[in-house]
Amino acid sequence: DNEESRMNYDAIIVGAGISGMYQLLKLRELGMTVRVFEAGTGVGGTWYWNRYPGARFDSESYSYGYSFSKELLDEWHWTEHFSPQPETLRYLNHVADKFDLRRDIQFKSKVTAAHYSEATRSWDVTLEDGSHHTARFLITAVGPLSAPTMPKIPGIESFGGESYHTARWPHEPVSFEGKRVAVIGTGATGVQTIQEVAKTAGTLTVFQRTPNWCAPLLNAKIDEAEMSRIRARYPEIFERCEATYACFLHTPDPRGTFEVSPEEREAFWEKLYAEPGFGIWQGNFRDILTDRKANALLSDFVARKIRQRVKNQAVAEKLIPKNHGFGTRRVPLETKYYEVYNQPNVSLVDIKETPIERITPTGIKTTNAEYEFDIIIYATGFDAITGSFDRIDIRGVDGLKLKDKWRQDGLQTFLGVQVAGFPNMFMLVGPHTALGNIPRSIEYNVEWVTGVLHYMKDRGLTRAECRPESAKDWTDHVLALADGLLSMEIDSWMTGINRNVEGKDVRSVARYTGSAPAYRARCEEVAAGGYRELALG
Ligand code: NA7
Repeated sequence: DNEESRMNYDAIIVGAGISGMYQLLKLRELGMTVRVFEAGTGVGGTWYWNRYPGARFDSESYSYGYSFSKELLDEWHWTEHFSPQPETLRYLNHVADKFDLRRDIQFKSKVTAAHYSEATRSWDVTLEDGSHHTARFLITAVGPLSAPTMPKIPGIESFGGESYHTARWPHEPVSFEGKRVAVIGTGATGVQTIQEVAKTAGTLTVFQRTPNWCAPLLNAKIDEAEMSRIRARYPEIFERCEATYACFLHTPDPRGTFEVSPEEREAFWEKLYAEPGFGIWQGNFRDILTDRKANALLSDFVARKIRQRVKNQAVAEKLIPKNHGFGTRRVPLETKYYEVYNQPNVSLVDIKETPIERITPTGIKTTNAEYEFDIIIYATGFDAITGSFDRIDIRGVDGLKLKDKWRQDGLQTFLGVQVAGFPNMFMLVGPHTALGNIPRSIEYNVEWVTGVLHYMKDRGLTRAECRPESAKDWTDHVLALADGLLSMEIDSWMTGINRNVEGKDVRSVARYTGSAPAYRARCEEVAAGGYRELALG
């Protein structure tokens, strides 16, 4: 019909990272015409942008790649248990080549606005260059941690040396050889950066506001023989990821912390501390993130490790979190991070004690000292989960702005996939979805959305909007799940706090904190029931 022919595409996908790439592939299988708009010059999303030194997976490589293609699994060789960013980016480029994805992806195309039109039941998408593109469906594949934030510190623009945000790292290598380098931020990114930069920098000064509880990554190479064994185990690996709480290979131990003897407990924690990956966070006793006493005991255990590893005890104390327990924020995984502070070229500045007053043309001025630097690295994180939505002018029915809706009513979604008032918009790993080992969640999310579109296609339906009561029920459920979690008492990106962003100073529940299997079960129920929670027309 006329309307259809005026429409440019069946679907527009925003972002060509892990979720956008897979969604493109799945919609092609439905015979849909699809355009992907990507701000970067290449595919890969997170792994395209985060090129900072030391960037790598904290999930086991073979649990993180796509699982949908046996051929892909059979031909790809991960060379490390925790893949470094350059290899991951090569992998994602390989996927783009293998499935001929690039012909439907338009690079250097930042989406600035997306407006829904009820008259045509379609989305009008505007790019930075002012061009307009229309599609029946809008699929956001913008990532939960993709909108970088600079700290609110005066003078940043005045700095005369080189400065970089970790998530906007240049494509050319940066040399630290003999340079005076500053790193601001000690989250998962800062920790990876610091331990790498410390290897070559003339001097490295770390500006830490809040220490985090880090645990050993214990990365290792994978040779051909081991990769063959891993390939043989792929079905088992993905089955395991499907069964665990957060899609990691690790899942909580069914025992409670106080159900075992102190000796057994200590032995278990020693074992976890000596094992690669997230085991100590994700595979610990079931109550460490809900029972205050259990959490305090575990925190003591990890504090002892830090004291053993850092020679200067005054520095060790600064590196031990005092105001939050182990695992209540994202646990950075590290490789000799604590030992970095034993190096003569590295120093730690506690900016809770002596806050940064300003960035100067030559360095950083705190309340009690002035430091000179050649390079300042901002590892200051992201406007998480909602940030990349907020940066696009998304308007639904009657011009309602998504950002305003979420600010006024609080976050509301159905399954993290749809928002009432925003018909034909589907979010991949949006707010209120199970995150965890993200590619696993992405594959499920993409397949579920594809299922809805398939269902609509079969029935000639052109409009899908979650019912307000479905969104309310789901949101209430998500809020109830977060109740009692120690992490909800702590400021972090996981609780919606980022004081570098206007209005993000009140804690909120932006994540789904239930188990991934429970999330999928609810999604399956909705699909099996014929999507009654959505108004389809
Ligand atoms: P995070 O975890 O949000 O860490 C940001 C760091 O930057 C953190 O240490 C902050 O201190 C610090 N920060 C932020 N603003 C400032 C200002 N204004 N002054 C000083 N220090 C500041 O981001 P990441 O990139 O490390 O990791 C995000 C996620 O990406 C990570 O969890 C992985 O899942 C992947 P604060 O703690 O707020 O005191």
